[in-house]
Amino acid sequence: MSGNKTFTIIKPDAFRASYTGPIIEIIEHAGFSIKNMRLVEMDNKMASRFYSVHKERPFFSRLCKYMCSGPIIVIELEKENAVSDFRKLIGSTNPEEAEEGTIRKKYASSIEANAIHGSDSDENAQIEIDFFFKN
Ligand code: IDP
Ligand code: MG
Repeated sequence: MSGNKTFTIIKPDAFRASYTGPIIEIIEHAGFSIKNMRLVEMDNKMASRFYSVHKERPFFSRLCKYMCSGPIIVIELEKENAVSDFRKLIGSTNPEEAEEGTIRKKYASSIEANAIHGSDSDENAQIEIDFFFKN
C-alpha cells in the first residue's frame, strides 16, 4: 500500500521569481494538505547531504551550488497516494519534456533550475521530511 506523505522544495529559481504563491495554490487545489512548512537557506554542506544519492553524477557540484543560491521553501505534504500523485503534478525533471499543465512545464527554466522537488518514494519522503523538520 502506498503512503500518504510526500515532501517538496520550492527551489531558489522559483522562490526568486515570486512563484511560491502560485505553486502552493496549484498544490492545494490538487488536494494536498500542508503539514509543515518553512523557509530555509542551505549551505553547501547541507545541500551535499540532501542530494548525496547524486554525488557521483556530473552535475552534482553545480546542483549543490544552485540549491544554495537563495532561499527555498520546504514543505511536508499529505494526501492519499502522495508520492506518485505529486510526481505527476510536478512533471518530468526536464521542463522541455514535462507534460502540459505540470508545475515544471509552467515554472521551470531548465533541467537544473526546475522550480520544484518531489520525493521519489515513500521511504525517501520520510527521510527528507526528517531531514528538514526533525528537532
Ligand atoms: P527529480 O528532481 O525529477 O527527481 P533527479 O534525477 O532526482 O530529478 O535530479 C535531482 C535534481 O538534479 C533535478 O531536479 C535537477 O535540479 C538536477 N538535475 C537532474 N538532472 C540534471 C542534469 O542532467 N543537469 C543538471 N541538473 C540536473
Ligand atoms: Mg529525484
